[in-house]
Amino acid sequence: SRTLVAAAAQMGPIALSDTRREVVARLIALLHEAASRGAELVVFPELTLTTFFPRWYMTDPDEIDAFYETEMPGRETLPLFEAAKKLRIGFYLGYAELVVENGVKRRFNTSILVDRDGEFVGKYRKIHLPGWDAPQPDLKSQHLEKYYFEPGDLGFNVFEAFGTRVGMAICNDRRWPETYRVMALRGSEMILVGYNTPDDHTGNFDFDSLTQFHNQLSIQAGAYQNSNWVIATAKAGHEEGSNLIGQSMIVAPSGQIVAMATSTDDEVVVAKCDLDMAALYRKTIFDFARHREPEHYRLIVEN
Ligand code: CDT
Repeated sequence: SRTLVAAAAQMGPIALSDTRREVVARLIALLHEAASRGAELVVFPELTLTTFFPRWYMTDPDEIDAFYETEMPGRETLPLFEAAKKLRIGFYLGYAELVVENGVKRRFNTSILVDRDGEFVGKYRKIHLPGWDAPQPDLKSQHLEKYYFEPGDLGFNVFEAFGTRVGMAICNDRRWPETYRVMALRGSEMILVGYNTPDDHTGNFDFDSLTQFHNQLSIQAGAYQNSNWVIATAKAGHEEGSNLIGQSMIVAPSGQIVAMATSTDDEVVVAKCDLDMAALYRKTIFDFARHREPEHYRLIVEN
């Protein structure tokens, strides 16, 4: 059967003072470990190259711009691309993207997919941006993604790569069933997700105490209901006063967790993914062509 050895390369915290060079050195170490365990594809977290800056309200454009990449690879990220190519390992990398279009700065929470030959495969820009577009005085922890990014404009595409069809999503996207379903309808067999999830993200203790459960629930349901492998990777640990959950995991199309990180630090989890498992579920309980009833779903796409 068709198989792909995939890895979730979880990262522990990144301090505000950490440089891109230091972060890239950690990413390369994770690549080496993943390669030594046979991985062909490595999934890094969301906003992998810096601390999770949307927790702060900044107004100085130079201070803000310093968190974004204007080219990929750039001078500081090139060594990661070179190391991956040498190891013959593909990767998903999340980063803050700044593009200038018609003289206007546009900012996205982005991921890219690179194949085992070092070739660019595809780009995704986060669609479901959580949090707020201005600081919230009554919240203890701020989450200002709607201030720092605009919603992605590339849709949920699926890319032919690694002998399968791969989709990408970023963090909060994993909680929305539509994310997985659109890609599954486009034939994805594997969905890659990076995330940064603070354990106090709603500000309501009843919800926040279930943060890890909701992480698993969303990813396992997304995998099962859409017959996809999901490789989900956290940036985790105590980062600049915020506690980010770990639980980086590889989930099969059955919804079963095949591998999960046990720490909140840099850690690689690896699994041999049977890609035909995705096809099996699609031929049976989730044979979309036979069983879906889209005329009853119209409300979902109305504003
Ligand atoms: N990065 C990200 O999307 N995090 C959200 C939690 C914050 S919601 C204010 C998540 O869904 O995990």
